[in-house]
Amino acid sequence: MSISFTPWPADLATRYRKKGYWQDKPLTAISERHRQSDHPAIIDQVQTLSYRQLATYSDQLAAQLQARGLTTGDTALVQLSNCCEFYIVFFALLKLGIAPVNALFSHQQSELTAYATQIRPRLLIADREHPVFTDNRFLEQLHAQCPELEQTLWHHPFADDSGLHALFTQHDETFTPTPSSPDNVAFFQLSGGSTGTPKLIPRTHNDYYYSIVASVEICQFTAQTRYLCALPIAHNYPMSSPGILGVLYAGGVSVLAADPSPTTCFTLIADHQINVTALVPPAVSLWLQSIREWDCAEQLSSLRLLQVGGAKLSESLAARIPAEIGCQLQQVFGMAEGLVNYTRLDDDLQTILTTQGRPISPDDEVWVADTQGNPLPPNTTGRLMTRGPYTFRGYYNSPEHNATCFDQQGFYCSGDLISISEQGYITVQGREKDQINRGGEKIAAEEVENLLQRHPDIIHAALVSMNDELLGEKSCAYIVAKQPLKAVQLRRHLREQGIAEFKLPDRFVFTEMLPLTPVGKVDKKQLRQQLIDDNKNKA
Ligand code: AMP
Ligand code: DBH
Repeated sequence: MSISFTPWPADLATRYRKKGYWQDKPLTAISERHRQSDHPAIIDQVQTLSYRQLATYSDQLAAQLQARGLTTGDTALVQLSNCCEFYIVFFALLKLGIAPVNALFSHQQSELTAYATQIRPRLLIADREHPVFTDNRFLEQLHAQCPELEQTLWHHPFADDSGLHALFTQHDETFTPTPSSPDNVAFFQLSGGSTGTPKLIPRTHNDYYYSIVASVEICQFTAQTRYLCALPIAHNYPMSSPGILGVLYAGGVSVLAADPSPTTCFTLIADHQINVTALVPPAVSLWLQSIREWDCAEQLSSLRLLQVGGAKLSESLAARIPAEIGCQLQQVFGMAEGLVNYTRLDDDLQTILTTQGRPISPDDEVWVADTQGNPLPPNTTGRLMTRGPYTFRGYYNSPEHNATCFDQQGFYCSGDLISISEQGYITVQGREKDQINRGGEKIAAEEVENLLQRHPDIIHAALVSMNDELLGEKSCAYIVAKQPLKAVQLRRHLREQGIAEFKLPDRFVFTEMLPLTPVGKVDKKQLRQQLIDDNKNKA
């Protein structure tokens, strides 16, 4: 059985194969390339995993899951923190042809339920110490909503006798992998989204493999690469741009940090002689501030390349990276849906400081559309439209939404406003989608508004972005209520619904009514302007 998804049209598929982008290899080929090597592959807070162990443990876990009746075409919901087990599990599932959704560790009941009800997993692999799983209440709810969910495997950080650990260390030399076909779904990536329910992105072996291998080449990852993963391990950026999968492909080593704070990362960089890492802009600000305060640039002297992406990097912050950290900057503008752009290592400084790079592939078709869908000339701001050898063709099971974000020719409209220079370099100018980008963490306005509107005293809620010096954007909820409410009550209400902490509005504004556009939609532009004016008046 295979998982349904929207395939590329035959003519494009043929072209991508002919050009060698699609190699018809499963993603699990990445864990097998160096399987005879005892070199460290991944290092976390408790263990060092060699290439040989990664390959063996994922085989052994797959064998145990197979013995429990799990098979090709099944799906799994996985939620793990930044730990080696993430990749043991990832490769084990893919070796069996089981497609996982890797939830972020910050996700709570609401997000996990949304993913589970979409993929109907037979297997859950999660952390016993995650707040959602400390008692069995949520698990019971999940079983009630997804009767297909038969098996749960627990990861206990810092404990060796965990369910998961016992399975992957069970000796077995008989396992034969049965991955899904390379042009089929390998796993589901998460969309930052703009809709009420978080959408899932089917990623095929072929498309993802290509994006990783091409990224390795562009970023010049080699067996000498020592990569620090300070972002959430399940995110597309540290997975594949080139991320840990890129490092594994190249034969280098990845060190996992629990968080991107200077206190955590600087010691790891010095101890492990890290030469490349990936950050979001607010983390860069904190790093630069700490370097100044502690006068400790020396601690980071092994660092050669700092990738920054996930949200717009200002030119002034960009310029401080080579000047104050003494390493090269690479801007990364990517999306879990596919398209990834990089500034190149040999680009001139001005290009690196002021653009978000250019696409990975010569066959990434990227153009700028006006509101009518007509192409715009270079250096003009409009909608980003794209298709290509690793850009998806449709969200999972979402025909209505897909009809709104793809055009007739299969170009995906990402909701970003960009301009493209004559040289093909992209600058992100803004956003059209109803989303808040809180320092790289994406919040779909509608998702939070729906949860707010479940409160019995709320008549109307609208979530908009407001400028923030550190995070770039924060979220502000405008509320029309039946009776006076307090921000603390509403935060409690949202926490009770179980949403990721970063989605809680940073500010609440109570108002009599919301401004409407001529067609009767909430006028968010006006709300955002109101917040800017408020701020000016205060200053
Ligand atoms: P997601 O859908 O969660 O994968 O988020 C992808 C979105 O993040 C893009 O569509 C952009 O809106 C935003 N993004 C990613 N990288 C950058 C960047 N370097 N500059 C500006 N926005 C970015
Ligand atoms: O923000 C993103 O989703 C992102 C940023 C940089 C991404 O998916 C990527 C690189 O691959």
